[in-house]
Amino acid sequence: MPAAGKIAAFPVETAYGLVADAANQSAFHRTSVTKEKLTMEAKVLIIMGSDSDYPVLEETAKVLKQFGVPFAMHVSSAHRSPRKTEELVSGAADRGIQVFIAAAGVAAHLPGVVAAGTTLPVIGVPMGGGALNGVDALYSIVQMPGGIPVASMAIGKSGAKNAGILAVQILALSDQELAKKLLSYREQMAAEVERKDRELQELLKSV
Ligand code: RP5
Repeated sequence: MPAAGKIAAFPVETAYGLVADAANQSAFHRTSVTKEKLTMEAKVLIIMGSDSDYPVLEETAKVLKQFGVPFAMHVSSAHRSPRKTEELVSGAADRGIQVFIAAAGVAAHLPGVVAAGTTLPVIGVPMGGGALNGVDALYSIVQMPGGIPVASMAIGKSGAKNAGILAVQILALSDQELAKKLLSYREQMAAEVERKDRELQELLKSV
């Protein structure tokens, strides 16, 4: 059988299984698997302090997926698993990562610790909840000492969404296609506002 035939006959489920096994054996260099492509190099690495942060970070994932930006996502804590965090950060640039997004709540040191270990841009997302409802995390992330910047977003879901968009904006500096997608995203938003305003004007006629 010609090589191309062999590849075509190779069961896709088996391939997914092999990649999943490889991912488990090398958790810090995971290969993303999507329906469209078996392998894709992640350009954005999202690290969250706890799995309890995921419902918020889902907003980031949605944005990156919408723009077609490959990403990897891990749970790792600055306090509970410092060694894993260090391993995730070190060598990330060599693995093709261009931007970090780090999210944490309460004493949110994760984005700062990530920033300390890389010269890649780091976007920090403060999680809500906790006794101070996210203000603690915001202050922890935004008050970085001079020399080690973290681009801090708003608390919670809007911050998580904007983290994704900012990561896309950074990548778009060297990617014309992404830059075009960003322009069209803005145009769609403006059109949506126009539509809502028209609806409001209609509603006001009957008040
Ligand atoms: C932080 O502590 C995490 O980022 C999370 O926001 C918060 C609470 O974590 P869990 O106790 O829910 O694991 O490190």
